[in-house]
Amino acid sequence: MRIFKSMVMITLLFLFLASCKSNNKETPTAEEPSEVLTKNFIDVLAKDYTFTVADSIPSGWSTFRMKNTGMMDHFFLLTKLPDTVNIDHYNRDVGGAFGIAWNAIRDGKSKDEAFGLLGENLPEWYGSAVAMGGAGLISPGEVAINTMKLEPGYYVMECYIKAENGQFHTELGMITPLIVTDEQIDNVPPEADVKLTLTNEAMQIEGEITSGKTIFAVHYKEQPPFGLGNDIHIVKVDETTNLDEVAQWMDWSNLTGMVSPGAPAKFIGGSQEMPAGYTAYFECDLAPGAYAFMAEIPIGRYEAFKVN
Ligand SMILES: [Cu+2]
Repeated sequence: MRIFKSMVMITLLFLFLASCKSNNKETPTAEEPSEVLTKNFIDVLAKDYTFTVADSIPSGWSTFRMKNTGMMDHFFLLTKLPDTVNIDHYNRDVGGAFGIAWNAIRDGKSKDEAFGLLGENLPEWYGSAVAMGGAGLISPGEVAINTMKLEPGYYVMECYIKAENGQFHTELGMITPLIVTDEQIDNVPPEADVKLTLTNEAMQIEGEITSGKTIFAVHYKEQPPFGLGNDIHIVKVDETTNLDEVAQWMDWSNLTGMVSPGAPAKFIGGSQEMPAGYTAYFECDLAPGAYAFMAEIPIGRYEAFKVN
């Protein structure tokens, strides 16, 4: 079974590499297989509402490939927990605190009041939990490819999009532990075509964005001192897309925010927040057309771009 799986992986790898040869990007060739793809490639299946992923993975540079086979939008965020807690504490204490805040918003309380309740109810240890990246939002049928360097530890993988009834996907089962073991993998990060730098004021874009498979490096230069951090997501844009509306939808604390189905644009990937100083990578296969980089926080930040 394992050998069969490896053969399938190798076949898929060669098909992938063959497809890369059709464009001029600096992607791996069949003669030089990518270390990242061959050594520590982690498949994630996102459905409504579960993740299927390995229980444990080695540490070092890892490439996650998440396929969304559900009918809703999904993402995954990895959070490294302090040694004293596990997923049960996370669900009860962190999920519970967000649940209280969200219920307050639904009951018509102000956001200030709701965030006050969130602050009061989050456990002290949450200050030591660290967001360590993950796949940006992807619409049904899309695939997200993300590469991050992970230290050994206990992580939770979660998606907090909301269902039509307002429940977070985490509450519906879209949260799972992931152990990153002490075993080291000497993978190297991929070579990026485009560099994105995130600060508390802006998204900076370096490099020409062309069609085909494109690897984006995301450098997290700054993060705000508390609350959600800087991240980046790509949406497809057409005549009907209103980017302000998309930005509002990305705020979970809005009544229709992050409710899926209901996303006002098609999401094709991105990279979740990491601490300042880190760099992560994600890959998108871009057809010619109009797109925008969107941030979950701060609300309203986006940068439109065109691919020829
Ligand atoms: Cu989800």
